[in-house]
Amino acid sequence: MDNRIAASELIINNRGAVYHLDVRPDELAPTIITVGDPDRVGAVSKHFDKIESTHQHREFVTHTGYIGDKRLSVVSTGIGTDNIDIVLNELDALVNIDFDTRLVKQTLTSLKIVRLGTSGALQESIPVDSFVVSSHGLGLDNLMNYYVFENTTSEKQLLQSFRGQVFLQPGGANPCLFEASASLQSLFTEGFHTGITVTCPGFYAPQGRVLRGTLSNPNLIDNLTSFNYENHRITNFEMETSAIYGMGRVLGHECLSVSAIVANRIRKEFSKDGGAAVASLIEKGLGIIAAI
Ligand code: R1P
Ligand code: URA
Repeated sequence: MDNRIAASELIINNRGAVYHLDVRPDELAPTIITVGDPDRVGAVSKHFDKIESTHQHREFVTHTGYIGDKRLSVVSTGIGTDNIDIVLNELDALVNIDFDTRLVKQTLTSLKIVRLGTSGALQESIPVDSFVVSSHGLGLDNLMNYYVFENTTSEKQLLQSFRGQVFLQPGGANPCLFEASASLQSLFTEGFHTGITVTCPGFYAPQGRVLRGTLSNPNLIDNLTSFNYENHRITNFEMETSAIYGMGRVLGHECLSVSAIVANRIRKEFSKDGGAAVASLIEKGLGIIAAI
């Protein structure tokens, strides 16, 4: 049987780099920071002692370099779980598929992937400019329905409780839920709130925001804020975490999502300086990640 992955499935450009990211296997470090905003890549890599390579294709900017002896890559994903499908598959291909033979490697590499993003809080007690670590990513998009994956018993219990407590309009999302990497999460404790992050397929109506038009599910925010199961509560909304955790589960990578809170949806407040909150999250996050 020919197990080689066809040119139409794993697309490698003339530089020997993967299609969307335009990164070659030798240009990626095993510890990766993802950010949504392409401009945030430089805001991370300016803290590197040495930058080894920089690449950009579409919204995907990648800088690889060192902090001390620690080799790191920072990659922008753009917005949304559809982009995470691309980024996580291509990061995985860069380490786990031999680009010469087009065969999956015998020995697989597990990447450490930490998202440093922004988010909106769903609890009054989580103020703007604070930081949240996502203990779980709960997806209201539909990306993970396209993959086969296993849930742990505790994930299944939490998801069952969510389905019982939170009304989702018929024909809408089939929710999925994944835990963070326990070993990465254990490093991000002091100075961080922790909770379930809901990942939405949009910024406006899918997060209960309306400028003009009418929401089909006006109780979404109230339902999410009041969700409670054992010690778990929903802390925040954003647009990538559940897909990062889900793809990490499918492909065998350790993932964590950490967010600077720029909006509080209950207090109806927005950060007066979201850029400063993100800069401070980057500094705090890099201090931890560089020591992993
Ligand atoms: C929406 O404004 C974007 O901000 C959040 C959301 O997940 C979405 O990508 O994260 P980033 O600031 O990391 O992009
Ligand atoms: N990013 C989001 O997706 N939602 C917010 O409210 C803030 C940042």
